[in-house]
Amino acid sequence: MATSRNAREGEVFESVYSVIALVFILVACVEVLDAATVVDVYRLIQYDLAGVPFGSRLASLNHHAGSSLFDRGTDLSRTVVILPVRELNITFIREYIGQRQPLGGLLLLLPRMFSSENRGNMGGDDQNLGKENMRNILVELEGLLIHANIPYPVYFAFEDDKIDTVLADVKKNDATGQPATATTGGFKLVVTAPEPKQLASPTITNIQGWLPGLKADGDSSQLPTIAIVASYDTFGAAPALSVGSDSNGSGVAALFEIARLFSILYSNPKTRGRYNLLFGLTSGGPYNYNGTHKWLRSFDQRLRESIDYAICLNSIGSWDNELWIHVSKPPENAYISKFLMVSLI
Ligand SMILES: *[C@@H]1O[C@H](CO)[C@@H](O)[C@H](O)[C@H]1NC(C)=O
Ligand SMILES: *[C@@H]1O[C@H](CO)[C@@H](O)[C@H](O)[C@H]1NC(C)=O
Ligand SMILES: CC(=O)N[C@H]1CO[C@H](CO)[C@@H](O)[C@@H]1O
Repeated sequence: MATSRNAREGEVFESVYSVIALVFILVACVEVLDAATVVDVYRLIQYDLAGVPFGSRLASLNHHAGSSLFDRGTDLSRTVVILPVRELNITFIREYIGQRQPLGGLLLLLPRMFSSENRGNMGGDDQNLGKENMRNILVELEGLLIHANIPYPVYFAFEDDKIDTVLADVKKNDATGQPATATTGGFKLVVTAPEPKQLASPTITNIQGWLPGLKADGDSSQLPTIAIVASYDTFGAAPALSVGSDSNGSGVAALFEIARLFSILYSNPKTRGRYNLLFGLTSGGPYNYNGTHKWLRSFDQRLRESIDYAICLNSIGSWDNELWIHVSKPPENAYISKFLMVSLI
């Protein structure tokens, strides 16, 4: 089963709120309220692994907006820099984060094409190529952010007309060479959020299904069992934005289809197999398969011992037309290869 032996201690933090309102305030305006623009932002995850913090601990923000990290001469410790991912130089940002340069905060703007309104749209070939490149950049950026310990708040927002207008203004102001201050004007970015609290015991919910096999002379609980398992949750730099289509949406979709087909077969005694089928959707996948642990522990001994095969469906959508099968070591059961061959056809 997909339980990892080298258990790493994980700690989960409540992600404050999944969506937080960020207020851009045009500070030069007298009528402050008229000039405030409110947008939804998503905070970078924070978590501990074996006591080592990752992501960003900080949530509140109240600084002026800037549009560039390049100006090494200026002190950016009280500036929130707004960077569209479209324009990002990933090498530069990797160095910048690695050097732990002082910064008031970072607001990363995700391309419109990935916002929920645009997700279903199929573009032309050019557009798809652009999307593919952009996706690779996002994957790289995500890896970078979740493996770093960042000493300032990091937020994500989708580009839209409102944000683009604000950013254009901020860029114009930056071009004058005057840093944005209360006297010179410019935008201020404000997020009021409570201190994130560590979750003492996160809720882990598993879902299970059971199709009893057919035993001619009596009790189906005497039959061997095949377990089909997928973890259903996902992980991402901004938890509220993770789609998890392949981690593990693909595994979950396959599990549902297998359950649907076998429940048709098992509804007729003529096509009911000599195996019990156990289906498990487990939570806590990114949390060291904590849900799978919990689920296994919940079985009584007889059920656990009746399991002949366990098939874990994980990220099966990533390879074009190939499926990879990992067999547990050592292969003690001669039927395993036979069984897996069948499942591939
Ligand atoms: C990206 O940043 C790196 C490191 O700062 C720099 O060497 C490189 O020239 C930049 N690339 C572009 C296209 O600006
Ligand atoms: C799940 O994780 C928590 C926290 O690390 C740990 O105390 C607990 O034993 C784990 N549960 C299982 C079933 O592994
Ligand atoms: C959320 C989750 O458990 N994702 C897993 C999906 O499958 C891949 C490949 O086995 C794992 O690496 C992911 O952790």
